[in-house]
Parts: sequence; C-alpha cells; structure tokens
Amino acid sequence: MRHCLLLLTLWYCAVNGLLYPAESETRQIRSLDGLWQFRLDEDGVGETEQWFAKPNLPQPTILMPVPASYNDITQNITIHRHIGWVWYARDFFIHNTAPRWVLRFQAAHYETHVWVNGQSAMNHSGGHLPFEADITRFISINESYSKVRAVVAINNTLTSTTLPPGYLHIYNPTYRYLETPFDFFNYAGIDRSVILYSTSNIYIQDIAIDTQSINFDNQHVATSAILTYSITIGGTNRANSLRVLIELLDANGIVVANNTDSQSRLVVNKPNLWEPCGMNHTHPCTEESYLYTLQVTLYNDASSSSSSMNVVDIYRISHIGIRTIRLTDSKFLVNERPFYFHGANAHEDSDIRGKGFDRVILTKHFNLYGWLHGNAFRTSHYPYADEFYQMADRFGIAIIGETPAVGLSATQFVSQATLDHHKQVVIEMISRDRNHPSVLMWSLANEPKSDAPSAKEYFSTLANFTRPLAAGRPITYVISASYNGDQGIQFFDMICVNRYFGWYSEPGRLDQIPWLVSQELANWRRRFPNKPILMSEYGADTVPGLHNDPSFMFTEEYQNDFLSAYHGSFDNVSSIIHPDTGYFVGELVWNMFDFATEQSINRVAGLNRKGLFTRQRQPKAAAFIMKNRYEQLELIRTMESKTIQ
Ligand code: GCB
Repeated sequence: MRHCLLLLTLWYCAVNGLLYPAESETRQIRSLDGLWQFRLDEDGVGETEQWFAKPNLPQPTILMPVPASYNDITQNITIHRHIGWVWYARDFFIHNTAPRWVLRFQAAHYETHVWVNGQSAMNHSGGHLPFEADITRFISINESYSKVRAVVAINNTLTSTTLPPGYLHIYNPTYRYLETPFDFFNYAGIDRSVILYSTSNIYIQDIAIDTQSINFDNQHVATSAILTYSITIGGTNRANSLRVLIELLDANGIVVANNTDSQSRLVVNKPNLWEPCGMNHTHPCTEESYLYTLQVTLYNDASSSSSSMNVVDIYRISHIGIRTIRLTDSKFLVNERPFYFHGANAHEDSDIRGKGFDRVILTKHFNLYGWLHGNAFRTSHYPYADEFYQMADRFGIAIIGETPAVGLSATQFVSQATLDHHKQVVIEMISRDRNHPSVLMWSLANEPKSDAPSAKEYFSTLANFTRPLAAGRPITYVISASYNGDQGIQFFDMICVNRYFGWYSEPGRLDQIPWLVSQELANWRRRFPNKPILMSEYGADTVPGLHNDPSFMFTEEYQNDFLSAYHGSFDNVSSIIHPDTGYFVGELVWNMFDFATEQSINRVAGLNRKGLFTRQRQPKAAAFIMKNRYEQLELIRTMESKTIQ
C-alpha cells in the first residue's frame, strides 16, 4: 500500500481491496486465526538472514495467538516492552477450488512485511486498517492443493512520520526507549484476524453507497429515499459482456429496488429509516435498528438471463441503513431531526489481549452500551476493527470515526511525509468505513498541537483533501488547545473539545467546574457562531473501591460528583433541551473502560482509570449515575423544552 502511494494515484489505492471479506455463493472464507510460530528479532537481522525463506523460524520460538497483541501473552518483560521487529509464521493448505486467493490482514501494528512461500507478497505501513494481496501467483494452481507458508515481520517502532508518531531514544550503548506522545500502550503484533478468501478471476472489488436523500411528508414520515451507489469491478481478463445486477433487500429478504448500471441510484418507496437508538423514541438502545441488504451480482454475459450458471461473483453488504446527516449552525441533524450524542469513548484494550480483537470483548462492549443507554462513541484514537461498526449499525450506536493521528506537534505540521501518510490513512479509513450508517462524522486527529502557527496550513490542506472524500459526513478534529489559540478548526464543520476542569486543571475543585464549563462553551460559541459544539472527553481517574466522603480525587465519589458537575452546564446550552437557542450537541465521557498506558506516576499500575467500568468490564459507581442520565436524555422529545433533574 505504501508503494502504491508513491507510484500510483491516490484514487487507485482508495478502492483497492477494502471490502470486508464476506462468504457468498462465489466466495470461500477461511480463518487463519490460531497459534502461530513467533519470535523476537532483537538485532533486526531476520530479513538479511532470510528467515522468510526457511522452513522454520530460527529458535527460540514460542506459540503466539492470532489475533492478539503479543505484549501481555507471556510473563516476559522483554516481550512486553520490545521495540523493533518480531516474526510470525504458519503453514496451511489451499485446496484448488477457486481461481483466485487473497490473503488479508484485518490489521497489524505497525510496519508489516509478508512473504508467501518465500516470496514477498505485501508490505503495509500503519496499524488499525486492513491490507491484503492476491497470493494466487505463489501457489501451484495445477495441483489439487498447495501447501502455503506465510511469514510475517512486524516492527512497532514509531517515528516522527508514523501515525501516531513516536520518538526512539537509544541510550548508552544500545538501550532502546520509545517515547510515545499519547496516552495508551503501544500494543503490537497481528492484533486483528488473518483471513484467506477466494474470488473468481473477475470480481466485485468495491462498492460505495450514499443514502443522503430522503423525502418526508408533513408528518415527517419518509415517503421515498434515493441511494446512489458505485460498483468497481476488479480482475484482469475482463469479458466485454459483463452484466451487473444491484438489488436492495428489506429485512425480510424482499427486493425493494434494483438496477443494472454499475453506477446509478436506487429509489426506495416508504423506506424504513436507520436512526441512532433512543432518538425520538423510535427504538431503545437495547433493540436493533432497521437494516437493508445490498446484493450485487456479476454475470458473465450481457443477456438478461439471470441463470446461476452465468454468475461470476456475488457480494452482499448486510448493514445498509437509510438515513441523512446535516449540520446547521447549532444542530446535528439525523433524518432532519436533532441528534444529541451521549456515551463514553473507549480504546480497543483488554486484559491479556492488549489491542487484540476478541468477539467476547466486542459483544460485552455493546451489551454494556445497551445497559448504559449510550448512543454514541468515538473510535478514539484510531479506526477500530470492522466488527465494531457492524455492531453499531445493528444496535443504532453513532460512531465518530477517528484516524490514528494522535499526538501531532509542530514537527509533524511541517513534514510533507506526515501529511502524505495522513492523507493515505484518511483514504484507507473512509474507503473501509463509508458504507456504515453508524458512522456520522470523521475525526481526523486527536489533540494535535493546533495552537502552533504551522497547524493552520496543515489542517487547511487536510480539510480540503478530505471534504470531497467524506461521503456525506461532517469532518472535525478533537481539540485540547484553547478557543482563542486553535488555528485549524476554522476549516472544519464541528467543534469537539476535550476538557479536564477539576482534574488536570483545578484539581479537586469540583465547585469551579460548572462555571468553567459554561465559560468554555460560550467562548467557543462566540468565536465560531456557526459550528455546533460537542464535548468529546471529560473524566476523572477513579480507583475502584476507593471511597471518601466528602469526595476526594481518585475516589468513586469524586468521579460521580465530577461528571455530574459538568451536566448542568451542558444542559443549559443543549440543542435538544433548548431547540431555539442551544448549540451543544453531545457529551462523551472519557472513558468507558480503564485501559493500559505506559507506566508513569499518573497511571497507577499502568492503567488510565477514568473508566466508568474497570478493565474487566465491571461498573464503578459512576456507571449508574451515567445510566440514569442517559435514560433521561433518551426521554427528551426533541422539539419540547425540558430540563434534566
Ligand atoms: C486526553 C487524551 C486521551 C487521554 C486523556 C487522559 O485528553 O485525548 O488520550 O487518555 O486525555 O486521561 O489524560
């Protein structure tokens, strides 16, 4: 992917292989998750010694589960804090039942080189996003099966031009320390699934959908919707006579619209809309949202015969939600109704797995979201595994999708390499996530040093680059700079601010919080009267089981009082409580769960403890306070004026 950035146009990269691997009549899927052979390469000699070409990695090797971060799997501190290359390897068989086989990594952190049967198959730079390669050329297609050896080298070293950035310090003579200007542990390895899938020689390569047009009657019932779409076909030996059929199926599997052009529109009469849960009482956060399925069938002849004999490829997206998004100067509208974001941000982080993807953790996450009545979160501070977005589509949870650009400083704003990589990540993230109805906004960075003068040009360029790709979503970045210092948000659509009054500033002084929050919001509003405002982080570290009355920092009582102290100021300017004057469109607690960080004097036992839940997903007292608040927020009918007790 990195090479394609250098050699080809950005658009070519954008459409290259980001469809989620899905089984169908024409596609086989095989998981390569499991135990792989693993070893550190502390001297960085593996590539020169050609470990990729050997039948086994040199000893000592250990077994490593995939997907998982490797850091916390053993008792070995050297593996926990390793900086540099590690190697993974495994053998498997491919049965010769399809003409084309693709090897896909849902993500690996950070720089990844992959060899298949001793030959270089792909390189990818950056964690959190998928990459894949057609490996058919490395296997013997004339036999009934092929034995395949996949070898993967991964380097977690961050540099001033990676996202996130990092700075390697080498002390006398070889002690390595990676400075990470962000507040989460730099977990590494093959942390998402590895998948082998097949297609035909000619195949559906990409699908882009836009559901930004809905007609409403005067009762605000949707009478019709237009979905625009574009299908890209991949493969070399293209027949002239290909034909494509695009069908939209409702939740009962009935075709409600179809078309035979590869780029066109589908008109849906009386559509069932997708909405974030809790909005207008349509469905509570414990119930599922309405989703359609888009089915694309590729035929190898131009006749109108739809015989299964002629089918070349079938691909289905089962999470199509029909909804619109629009910003006014004071509201975030979904389906032309004001939406208020409420919930808690998280990290992909759990005991032992680190950032490793795990369906148990995923499902618990969404069950807790339903329990909490949260309706939104930001994928802080990087794109999450695809499955999070699929669950969010299903349960009606709004997502602010974020790039891994956390910790940018003035060094990065003057670096063309950083800007190029940032653009590439924006392309990869939007190409992967644009078809999810749950994604309501893109955040291009978290807490950059946006009061540096050079931030102005950097963010102006990035906003201009992203806007045409944004697929109908507003764009933003998350700000820690002051309202009068920030240089870049003027080029974006919404103000998202992180504030820690009563914690990092004014520690312990709960009584100052309401005034400080109100001042803060009013100041931003004065500077940007045309942009809605959201508080994208506020929170206090809390050691579970620690108590003090009156409330002191780090106790469960303090977290309760701290969070509650913000809420009155939010409600005073809320766009749903005060439809005529409010401009505040959401509140996201930092954090849903305690999560791992580097060790430091601020982080007891290496955890950021601002979670409403522990790292083991058990509630602290504040989880009940927030559940109560979110239940009440859900009851606000958007066009009525109400205050929350
Ligand atoms: C922030 C950052 C987040 C940190 C948090 C904290 O502003 O965006 O990554 O974890 O503060 O707890 O310090």
